[in-house]
Amino acid sequence: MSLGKYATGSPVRMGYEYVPEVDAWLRLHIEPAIWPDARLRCHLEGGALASPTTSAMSNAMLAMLAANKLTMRHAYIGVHALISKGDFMSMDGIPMANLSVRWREGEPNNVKNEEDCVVLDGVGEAIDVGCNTPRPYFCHKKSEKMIVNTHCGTTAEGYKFEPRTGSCYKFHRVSRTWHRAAMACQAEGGHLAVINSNEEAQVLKDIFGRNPSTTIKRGDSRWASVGIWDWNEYGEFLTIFGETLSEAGYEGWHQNEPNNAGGKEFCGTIDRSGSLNDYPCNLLVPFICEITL
Ligand SMILES: [Ca+2]
Ligand SMILES: [Ca+2]
Ligand SMILES: [Ca+2]
Repeated sequence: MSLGKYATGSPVRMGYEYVPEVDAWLRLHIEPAIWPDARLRCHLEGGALASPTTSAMSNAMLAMLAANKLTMRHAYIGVHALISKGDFMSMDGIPMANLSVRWREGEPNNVKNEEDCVVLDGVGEAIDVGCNTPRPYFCHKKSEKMIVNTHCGTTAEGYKFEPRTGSCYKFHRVSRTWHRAAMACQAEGGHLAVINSNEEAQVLKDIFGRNPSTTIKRGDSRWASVGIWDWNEYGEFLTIFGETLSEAGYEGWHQNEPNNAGGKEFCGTIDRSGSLNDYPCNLLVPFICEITL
């Protein structure tokens, strides 16, 4: 199957490398993120921030740090003291003392009482650091979570191929803000659904119909986010790929929309009739991801 114009990289492995000794998959994200966003991103990929739980894991992490030409050879690991100050542990609660890593001399020193997160450096030593500086980070996924949906080219659960459009879709029932929704789709190797025809609007309407209000977790179940927005409030809705709605192939706004209610509706949703509506980007609503094949 060929990759479509929107596909990036290899969606199948999504950047993960297998570490046989621990039967897990490891990924070094070189795009820096603050620790809370790194944690979320790993979670959205179906994994967690990785920690050097064994010497094999530690060696794999060091090899990845060495192989990537990072300016600073540091990356966040899953070790933190955010729950109990000073008690550093991995994401799954293993205390620092039981991990395969040692503190650098003089660390942890908890500068300004703000160092609740941990980086691994290029020689395998841990340093406590603040959580709000963007840095590269490690995610890992357990082996059983790496089952590849070969039709859709992702390891994420829940994507189904739709013959009417030739794309795969997933409806997310856990509501998120528009930008978090975009991040979730991206983490799964997809993108917020972009409607390219009346037929595709009908497909999304059908998918929405299979997810009634009672199944939506929190948020407003009347709408679902899709991949259009008013890029930083310039007064025109474009797709996430920068096309006008007319170029993309669907301009079916609901009657009297977009109305920019309250002057703060800069993100795009569809309603249950398959029509578009502008709404506030920070509102929690379900969303639909698409993998364009
Ligand atoms: Ca420190
Ligand atoms: Ca599409
Ligand atoms: Ca509106």
